[in-house]
Amino acid sequence: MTTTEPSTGNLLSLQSHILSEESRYPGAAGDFTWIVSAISLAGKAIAHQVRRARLEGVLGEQGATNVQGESQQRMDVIANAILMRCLGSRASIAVVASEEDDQPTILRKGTDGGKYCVLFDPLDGSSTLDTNGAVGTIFSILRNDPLVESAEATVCQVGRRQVAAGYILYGPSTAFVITTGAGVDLFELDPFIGSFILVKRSLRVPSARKVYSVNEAYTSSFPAGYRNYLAWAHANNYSSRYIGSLVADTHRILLNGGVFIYPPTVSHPDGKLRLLYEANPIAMIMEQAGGKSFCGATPTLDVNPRKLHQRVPLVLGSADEVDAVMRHL
Ligand code: P6P
Repeated sequence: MTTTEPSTGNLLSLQSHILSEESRYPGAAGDFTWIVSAISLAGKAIAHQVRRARLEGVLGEQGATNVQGESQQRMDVIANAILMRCLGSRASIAVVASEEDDQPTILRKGTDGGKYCVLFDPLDGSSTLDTNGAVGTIFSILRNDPLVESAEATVCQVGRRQVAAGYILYGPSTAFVITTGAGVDLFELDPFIGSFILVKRSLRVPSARKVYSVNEAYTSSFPAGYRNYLAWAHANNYSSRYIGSLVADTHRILLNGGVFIYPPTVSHPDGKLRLLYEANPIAMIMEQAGGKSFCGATPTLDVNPRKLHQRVPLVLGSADEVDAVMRHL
């Protein structure tokens, strides 16, 4: 049951919420809290940059391509740098990995206190920034295994092993959504006091809603099962909403219900979205809120990663709506 904090109720910031959550883990030493605090700080700084991007002339392409072969937006580079500056100072982080960087960055060995790995897409959907579209930062927190030598192997962990995951949505307001494995909580940035304030605890994604989110321009290249689902949805009075920014589409589904679908296409035969720092964190949020997430026939959180920038097909959202898609696949 989603509970909404009354506007006259307790004023609980993300920091104090995480500290109170941490008290549930007797052995917790505050390391994890520091990491969430660093992500929160980065989110505030990125929110500021996003809102001033056009005024400061940092929209548009960086003139380089990232490891994905996609043209980097200037703001991708700025957001990535902000996250690295905020996370690099945290003593408990061993490895960070970003969509924007070919290889993970080793900050410190397990023997030097590196207990966690942090993976992120610094600014997903950044190409919509030029037209003032909503964009987001997606993050995933894993435990570091000091016995694993390679940084890439260390972060290539199955999604079910995530310690925490979430996203920051830079829209009309700046929303911070996080799960540490005991439900999903929603915070909103109050720019006047510079804090993320708890507004909804234990979010539950509605089990059904006749809205699908897919780029129908690629329908002819979808595998038959996806096309059969779309024909079924059209015959059953479904509506369509597609922003083309994963965090924005996800947030709408988390709050209102529906299903997001990114099938394999001709240009992305393995799907477009990245497993480790897009699909896995969003899938953890969805499952923790009572929804579902699949990559083909496998639950997203059970997919064994082969490489850092691995792409996957994705179906996620309301349990009944995901079931309706899976019935056709
Ligand atoms: P398409 C943005 O580039 C992104 O990575 C996700 O945020 C979004 O869901 C998807 O790609 C949109 O892809 O092919 O529909 O433009």
